[in-house]
Amino acid sequence: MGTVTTTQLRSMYEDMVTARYYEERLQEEYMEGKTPGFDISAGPIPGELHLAAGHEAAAAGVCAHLTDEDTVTAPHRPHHIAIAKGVDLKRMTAEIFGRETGLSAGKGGHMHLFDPDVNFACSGIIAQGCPPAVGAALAAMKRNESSVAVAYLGEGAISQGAFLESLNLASLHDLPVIFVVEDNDWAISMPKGRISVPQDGSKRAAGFDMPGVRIDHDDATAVYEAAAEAVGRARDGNGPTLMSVQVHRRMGHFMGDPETYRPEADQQRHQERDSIERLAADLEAAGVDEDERETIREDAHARVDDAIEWAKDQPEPEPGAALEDVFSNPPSGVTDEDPTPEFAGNGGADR
Ligand SMILES: Cc1ncc(C[n+]2csc(CCOP(=O)(O)OP(=O)(O)O)c2C)c(N)n1
Ligand SMILES: [Mg+2]
Repeated sequence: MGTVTTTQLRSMYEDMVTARYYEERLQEEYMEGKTPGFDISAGPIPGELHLAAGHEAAAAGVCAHLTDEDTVTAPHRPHHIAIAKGVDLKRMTAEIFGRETGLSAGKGGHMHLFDPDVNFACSGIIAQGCPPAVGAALAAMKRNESSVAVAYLGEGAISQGAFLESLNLASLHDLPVIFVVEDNDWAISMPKGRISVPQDGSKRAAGFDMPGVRIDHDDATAVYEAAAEAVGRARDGNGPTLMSVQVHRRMGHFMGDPETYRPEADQQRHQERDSIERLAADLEAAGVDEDERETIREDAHARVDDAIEWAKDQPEPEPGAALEDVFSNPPSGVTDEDPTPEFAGNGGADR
């Protein structure tokens, strides 16, 4: 089993069962009030919800190597990555429920979770996390810090300009950044074969002169070992790595997706080998038996139930709060009382 220790296996299992159960609970909460006609604006979690059941190994295996100082950016399917990065579960849940005590005061929702305490961000715009991760890596390098950045994206985003430009800059400047493609074969209803050449995202690495690693199944231990090398390389100042991990989207693209486009066999093929069971087998081999695993699961479930109960008790934001934090503060030295000459007078209307 290579370099992974039993403690690390246990901790990955904890992250993965937490994420899986968290999303099961979110699903129940999300559906409240939405049926029979599927009213997406109804219920305690209005709007879209993208669940990541089946993706957990890609999050746990990489984030196991990171500290709070390292930066992670995630896409529109972020919960498993946020959990593995250590985002505060209560404040994240309050954000998803649109509550005042959420990470962004309830204004971001599930696709826009920001936690500066552990340097985590995500975005609903695909591949959007790549440039900020490169920026974080550049900042770390300029400040002589040993932190690294990780940008997650889906295989549907591997032809996005933002991703390709990020690969270029990362390689050009030998930046401490790791790109992780979560390859679940689908971009909404589009199979990957109809979107990009090549289909394996890790092959993009060759064009940018960096190592590209493909992990062919959602095996947390295999991801852990590949990430050990990639993160180590970045921390040692040897530049970026691109990883592509085969995962499985167990759910629809979003809650409410009828999935009429998806062959039944596609689901079955993957359901037979779930990543959490795979990791459970590795734990068993390392001497962590079912009783101990059951305790890990019970603790994880209790933490999730607690976070959800807490979040649901939190106040809704005041309507007036919608007008706050819309614009950032002016740069230092610029104030309303002291406008710069070119903006004085008619407000610049003649320019
Ligand atoms: C720039 C941009 N284009 C289109 C969309 C709409 N969109 C949301 S998710 C998605 C597919 C993403 O597929 P993939 O990257 O494989 O991630 P997955 O949903 O499979 O996790 C698209 C096209 C978007 N959010 N951003
Ligand atoms: Mg995909």
